[in-house]
Amino acid sequence: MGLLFSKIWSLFGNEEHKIVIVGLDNAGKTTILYQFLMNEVVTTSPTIGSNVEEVVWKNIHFIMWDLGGQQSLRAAWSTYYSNTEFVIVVIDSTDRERLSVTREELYRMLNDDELSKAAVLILANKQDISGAMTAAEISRQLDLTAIKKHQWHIQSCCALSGEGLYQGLEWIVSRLKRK
Ligand SMILES: Nc1nc2c(ncn2[C@@H]2O[C@H](COP(=O)(O)OP(=O)(O)OP(=O)(O)O)[C@@H](O)[C@H]2O)c(=O)[nH]1
Ligand SMILES: [Mg+2]
Repeated sequence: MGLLFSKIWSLFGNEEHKIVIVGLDNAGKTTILYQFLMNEVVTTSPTIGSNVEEVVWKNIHFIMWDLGGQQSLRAAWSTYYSNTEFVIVVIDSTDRERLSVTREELYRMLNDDELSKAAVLILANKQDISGAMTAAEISRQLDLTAIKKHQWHIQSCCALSGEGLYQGLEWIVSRLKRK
């Protein structure tokens, strides 16, 4: 597609942006996907494989892939990476014990060649639960300021109420506008 044509195409909101949603099992990925799709909390069961949905927001089309987070499924995450513009990393902010596991997975992911141009949104989910780690605490533990080759942003949220989710998506939109 020529550059001009693709610009015009995007003006009509027909361009699709691929997002993959990763994070450990029970982080809230599927709950977030369906909040984006329907503004509702759905009853989830652990994802085996993936869910994919088209989410349209502000006339921008996103193809969101929600991947299963169980340990045995994480090796397959990389098979979803091609043409990914944004990665959303969902964290259960009450899961202090496994934050180091998330950290390992995060840096493994950032080293993948197919994600070299992807920007990363980290969602510090489950902020409704008392004792949840703050975004600042998670940011420190994950050493986010060490990430230099990718644009990144951390946003606290609650997938049950939807709080914070659209602020996260707004950051993604702001990156798109800079392109
Ligand atoms: N209190 C609270 N519970 C949440 C929140 N987000 C998700 N949950 C719950 O956490 C559990 C796991 O949510 P899922 O969305 O299935 O988690 P997942 O990340 O998709 O898990 P896998 O598919 O196994 O990788 C469900 O019982 C959700 O209702 C939140 O913000 N607050
Ligand atoms: Mg799931």
